[in-house]
Amino acid sequence: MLFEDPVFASRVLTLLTLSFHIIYATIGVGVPLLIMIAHWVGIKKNDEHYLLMAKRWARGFAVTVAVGVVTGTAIGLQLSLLWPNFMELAGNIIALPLFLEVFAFFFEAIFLGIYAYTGDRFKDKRKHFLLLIPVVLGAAASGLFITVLNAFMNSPQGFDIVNGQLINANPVAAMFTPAMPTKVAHVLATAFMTSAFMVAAISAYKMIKGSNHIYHKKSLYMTMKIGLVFSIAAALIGDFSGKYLAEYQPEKLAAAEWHFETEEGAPLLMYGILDENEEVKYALKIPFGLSILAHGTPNSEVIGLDQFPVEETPPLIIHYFFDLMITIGVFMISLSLVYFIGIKRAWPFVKSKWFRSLIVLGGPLSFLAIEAGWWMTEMGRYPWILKGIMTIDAAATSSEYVGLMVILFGLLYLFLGIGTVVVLRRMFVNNPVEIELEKQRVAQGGET
Ligand code: HEB
Ligand code: HEB
Repeated sequence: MLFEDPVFASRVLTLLTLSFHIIYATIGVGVPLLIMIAHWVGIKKNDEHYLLMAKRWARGFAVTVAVGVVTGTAIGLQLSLLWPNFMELAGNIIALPLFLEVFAFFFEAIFLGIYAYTGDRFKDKRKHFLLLIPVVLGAAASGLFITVLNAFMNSPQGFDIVNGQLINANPVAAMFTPAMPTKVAHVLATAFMTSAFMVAAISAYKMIKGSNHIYHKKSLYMTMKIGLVFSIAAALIGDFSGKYLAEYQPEKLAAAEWHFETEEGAPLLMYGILDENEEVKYALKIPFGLSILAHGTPNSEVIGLDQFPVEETPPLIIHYFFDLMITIGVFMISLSLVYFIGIKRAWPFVKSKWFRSLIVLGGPLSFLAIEAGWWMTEMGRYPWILKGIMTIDAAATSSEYVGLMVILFGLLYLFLGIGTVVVLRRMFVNNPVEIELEKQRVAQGGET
């Protein structure tokens, strides 16, 4: 069999499920805000194009939500199936955020359904707009609660361990862990950023394909603006995430930076490779960068991997994930800045095919940054599933069927992934903006 070891197979399946789920989760958290902003601008400017954006995005969003429910359910199922000992130990404590997550999700889904199917019944667009408030809040809250849970796995608190049993559980204290503020803020900001750049990519793609419709210009301009704001926010918060790691999970930061020896005035190491003797080669070193990321001052001391036993060293591969995330973050900030300066100064190249192609590329790149961020933070917790308390090996199932599950779930995700693309394409290609604008005008009795 391909996956002899159930622990390894469980990790592969968890990796597969979460990496797939996070695509939908990110859209699920981010797109409601875009819909809300478009609807709001549409009301303020009395502009049918923005109102149509809100409508079309909400319709597409309903499809991704549906798939998100399936993959989210797969996570819930796999948590108990693959990590039974973890659930037995911590189940009591994580039940609260898990429940709140599901609750927030239903809250969001109900209002989304009402919003999406009642658009034409509201004469007053402002009242229709109000329905979006619970959608946005519910979406952000479900992202918040699930991240709270992940924060707990990284810096657990709110209980005592006696004879291997978790007692005196205080689920509320367990939600307010040291990892929580930075993680929640970083996850929300990057979800908003990524969703905005995803829609910007679609708009830019339409324009490359020859659309000259003002609808796509407005949509590109607006989503690039939102993307710029949240990519800057993501970087500022990411800096705080680094400070959190330096204080509470220094081994993760050290592994991500290939920082083997504790030192003062440590440089930030980007790219490079490790040779057989664990010597770093071809790396770009930004002087004092790591000390600044870790503690905010150039000469502070940064703990290295020399302070940790070998068995507690996270996999050094997370360095590449960290690099990837940071590089993409910096790239997206630069790209959107150049776009705006270019528009203001009327630089012709911002309308060129190659520049728009870069914007198209920015959509998938942002998703890649999300994946890289999670791979880094999750693998960086190795060997712990619950940091300092339970290891991954101890948490896993011993079932021999996990290998089979990897294949079956892999097929399911493939099917869902292709299905999403096919359905969304049909939905939008068969219903182009021009035709829908006509319909919208007719529905409003030609009052535009
Ligand atoms: Fe990030 C994570 C930093 C950008 C996404 N981040 C993370 C971490 C850090 C960072 C330090 C870890 C934390 C823990 O573990 O706790 N970032 C950072 C910085 C920057 C960034 C500095 C700037 C460049 N990110 C970014 C971007 C994105 C991201 C752009 C996307 C889009 N991250 C992310 C995620 C994660 C991270 C998703 C996971 C979660 C948490 O928070 O943890
Ligand atoms: Fe986590 C694992 C991702 C969230 C639970 N994760 C894991 C992994 C990955 C991930 C990649 C693998 C690692 C290794 O192998 O080492 N996550 C992720 C993502 C997310 C998450 C993307 C977002 C969605 N998690 C999460 C949550 C939870 C979890 C929320 C809870 C409940 N994880 C988990 C577990 C595991 C993991 C249980 C297994 C163990 C380890 O660590 O591995």
